[in-house]
Amino acid sequence: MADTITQTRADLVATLEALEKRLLWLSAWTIHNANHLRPKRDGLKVGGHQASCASMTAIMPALYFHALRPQDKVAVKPHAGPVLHAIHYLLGEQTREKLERFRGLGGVQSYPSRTKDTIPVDFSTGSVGLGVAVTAFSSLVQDYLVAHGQVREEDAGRMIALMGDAELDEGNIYECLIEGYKHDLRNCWWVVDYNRQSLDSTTADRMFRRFDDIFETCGWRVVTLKYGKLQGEAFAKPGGKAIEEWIDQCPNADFAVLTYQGGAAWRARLMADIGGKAQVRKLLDSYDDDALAALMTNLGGHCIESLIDAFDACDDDRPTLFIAYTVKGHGLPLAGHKDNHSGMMNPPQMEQFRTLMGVPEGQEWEPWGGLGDNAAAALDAFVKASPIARKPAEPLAPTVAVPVLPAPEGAEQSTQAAFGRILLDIAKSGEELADRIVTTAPDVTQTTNLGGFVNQRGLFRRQELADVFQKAKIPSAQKWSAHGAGQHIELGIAENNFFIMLASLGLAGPHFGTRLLPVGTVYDPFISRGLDALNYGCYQDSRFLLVGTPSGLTLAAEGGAHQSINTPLIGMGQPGLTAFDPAFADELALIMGWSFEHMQREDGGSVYLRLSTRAIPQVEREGDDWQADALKGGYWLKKPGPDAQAAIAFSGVVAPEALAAWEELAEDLPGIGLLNVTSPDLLHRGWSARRAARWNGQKQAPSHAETLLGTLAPGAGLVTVLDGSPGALSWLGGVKGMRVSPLGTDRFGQTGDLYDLYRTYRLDVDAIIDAAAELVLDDD
Ligand SMILES: Cc1ncc(C[n+]2csc(CCOP(=O)(O)OP(=O)(O)O)c2C)c(N)n1
Ligand SMILES: [Mg+2]
Repeated sequence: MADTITQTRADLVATLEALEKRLLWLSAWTIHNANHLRPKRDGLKVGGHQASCASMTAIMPALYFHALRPQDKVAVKPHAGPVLHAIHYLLGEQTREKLERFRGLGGVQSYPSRTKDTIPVDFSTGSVGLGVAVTAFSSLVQDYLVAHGQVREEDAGRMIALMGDAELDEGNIYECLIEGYKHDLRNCWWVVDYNRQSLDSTTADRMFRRFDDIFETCGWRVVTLKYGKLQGEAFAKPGGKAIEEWIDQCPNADFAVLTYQGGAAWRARLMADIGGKAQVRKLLDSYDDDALAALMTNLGGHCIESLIDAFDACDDDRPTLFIAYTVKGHGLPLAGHKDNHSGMMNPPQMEQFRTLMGVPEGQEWEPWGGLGDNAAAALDAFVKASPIARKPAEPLAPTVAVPVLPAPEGAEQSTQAAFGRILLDIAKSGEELADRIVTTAPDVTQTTNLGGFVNQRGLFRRQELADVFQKAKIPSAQKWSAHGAGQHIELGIAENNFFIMLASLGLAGPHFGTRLLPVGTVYDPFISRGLDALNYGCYQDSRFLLVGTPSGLTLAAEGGAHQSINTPLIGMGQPGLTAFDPAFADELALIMGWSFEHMQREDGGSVYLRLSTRAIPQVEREGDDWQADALKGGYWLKKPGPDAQAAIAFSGVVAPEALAAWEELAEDLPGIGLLNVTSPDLLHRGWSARRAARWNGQKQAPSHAETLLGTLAPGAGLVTVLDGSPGALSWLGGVKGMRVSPLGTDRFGQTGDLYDLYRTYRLDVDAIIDAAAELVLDDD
């Protein structure tokens, strides 16, 4: 460890304290530069969080330059991003130019980003709470890989979250705690920057000690770092006990106010409250005002010695919560002020702060500005010899071959059942692909047809768990024994956990150098429950296959609470996710094969399939020429005749209605086309990308949507139809300037049988025919 360079513990503490000062300075200066020095053009606030950084500038060097090992991974509290960049600046892995462009185009991102920042960022953060939970799920992924022989036990790292105390208000933290307990979570540290301030206010005193209870109940060790060493020494002196008791009783808000006011205010208040107690006055008098302020704010989270002692003491794999008491804005004139979250030092304050930090004018960006040559060289050597300086670059995981996936047989099939059969066939295939797929679902494994795969491949559990029902010879279709080689991770019903688990699994390649191909199923409407977590996974370029099923009004009797309406728009709107709404089993097999490849391509991404339980007649194919177009977003199921005046464009499960309407209309509208839009998302992206390319002066081939619709007569009419928001397809009219009659639904569904619902919501054959007639007859 770093101790080889620094001989004694006292030296180590002094070195880390010097680094603490550098990080405090550089993070504040980076934010100051972006807000006060860099020219501004738009009149908008740039922002940054000097106070949120300052409360972590002891925690972070204690972790990064002492406790952290190369195999450990960290999610950094979003608002402490500048401290992380300062650490990598000292390591020589961040440039001054990028720091100068903090929050500017191509500069350091506001919040640590895996994909956009150029320093190593293990987990993106920004949406509070998610960056915390992701560490627990990544630890479970690591356990999965250890059990599958893909990561050696001795290489297992700790997954660490540096978090704000207000993050403890996010419900997803507790959902994660419960899931973690069920899965025997280990190798996970959460370090709370317990500054007792959120964005708006000071946090509730009533929560004091409640967090300990909650975490301990879930199997965590809780280490509280309340007092720094200075305080510990003072408490041991005559009169010290009274001060300790006073701190323990002090409400969070009062503590913050006094911190902001400084030494004289501390003295006045302490004298008023406990000045009469034995020896207290004498003890207080032994400190001048500055020393008293330093003593009162010498909380555990600002005490390097306490921090490294605490980290060193936890050398096992128990999940551990460190509650590190801190002061928001510690060491800055903003300390403790209730409005300090977005508060910033003004230029005169910054000037004073520079002097206080011993940074000479003009050397603000120098990593070791203001230090003597020897001191600078010693710090530089220490930093460069620290274990994280040896952290290897993220590995490039080898690609897993994807064989052609045959379509399941059957004249009538639902896409959901076909999905289950395709996965089952893969499971039985003995291909490498089968070994790399890992499935997961939030308590909907059976009802989303994952059961077959699980029967074949087993549930994953670190500890073997027998299927008690099977042992008792009770007949069941689900034979779910749980063991280390299992490939299905069963989750409780919380969809947030499900999406964060997918995000973690989909990062196995860059995190652990071994690729997993995660497949997660969820009832389509409940995608909304985990939307932020889904977005979070996509934002950090995690790769997974999400299957939303069943979907739409087609779910019929289940009623309006379970019928998804707007998910096609979610699929279109979510960056990093390509959405498909397949109709037939052979389309689905083709798309799944494409998906497993897309999930592995450098410029690829995640995929979302919206499926259904409605069995529909499959179409007879004459050859394979539909396939290439299906993978581009759509193909003509019935090619339009020359100069056709109309076409029906449909997506997914309403194929039978679209086909039947097409047959009837073909008599009156000869040459009418029938377009099967397998992916409104791909068609729209391709179309808008082509327009954007034109503006950039680049010539590009016509988009697929333009090619498809270009075969119709100019001014032809389009009936669009899908079981979901009509807007997912109605835009097709804009491609060639066609009139559109959009069918779909933008109202909540209700119970009913399929035919009643399709009639009521205008998705049936008659509705399609009426819509076409209206287009042809009516010109307005
Ligand atoms: C999901 C989400 N909601 C709201 C915000 C806006 N926000 C940013 S920081 C913050 C409070 C931060 O308080 P804390 O976690 O205690 O951090 P610190 O005090 O260290 O700044 C809020 C509400 C956000 N980033 N993410
Ligand atoms: Mg806070």
